[in-house]
Amino acid sequence: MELFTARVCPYAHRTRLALLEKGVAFEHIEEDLKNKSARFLEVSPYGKVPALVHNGQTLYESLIINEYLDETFPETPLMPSDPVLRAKARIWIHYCDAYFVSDFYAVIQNKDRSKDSELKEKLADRLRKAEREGFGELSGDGPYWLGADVSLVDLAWYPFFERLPAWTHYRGFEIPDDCPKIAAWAEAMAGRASARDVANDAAYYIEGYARYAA
Ligand SMILES: N[C@@H](CCC(=O)N[C@@H](CS)C(=O)NCC(=O)O)C(=O)O
Repeated sequence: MELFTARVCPYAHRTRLALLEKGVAFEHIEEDLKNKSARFLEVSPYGKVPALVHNGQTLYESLIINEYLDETFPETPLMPSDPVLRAKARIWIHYCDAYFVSDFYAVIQNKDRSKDSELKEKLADRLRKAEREGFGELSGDGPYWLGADVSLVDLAWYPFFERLPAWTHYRGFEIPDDCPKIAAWAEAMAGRASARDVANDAAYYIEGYARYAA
């Protein structure tokens, strides 16, 4: 199994976490996204990381790769067995990509300082909804999104929270005080062996996102 990845990329981060949680051996191929290799361009139809090559098949799109890994390596499942819970897990994974991510990047990419508060409030509201309706309904005593076991929902969201120190540094954005479950979850996730194995420190992200924030 080959994984084309880039250290900076939150989407590739999702897949690295899934492989580590599953304990699946893979060859890690770090791509320079400013100077993509011929082999990467051959296997990645959008020229984006992550891309996975397994048994001669190429797969791409982080959320789809992660579902594939969960189905292909069912020991240590990362999705609930109950179809209703599985659907709810997918709702929150979809909410991450469809709503949270664009509002997350809008905060750091915004160039008009007079719009900062409005954008940060919108992002905070995304988290409040997740706190109330996601964690509130599904997490029980936590610490993970679906309760005691880590799942693909956690892996879809966590990479953005590892990057949060850059948002705090450049825009003063933090997990809102009225989202204690999310704050505890982010800490629990950061402590997992998988997360620690591939973690970058705050300084790496602060430097990495300087261009976005400038
Ligand atoms: N929806 C994709 C997004 C992947 C993505 O945007 N990857 C970025 C890096 S974070 C990339 O490879 N960009 C290179 C390019 O667009 O040229 C996924 O979830 O895998």
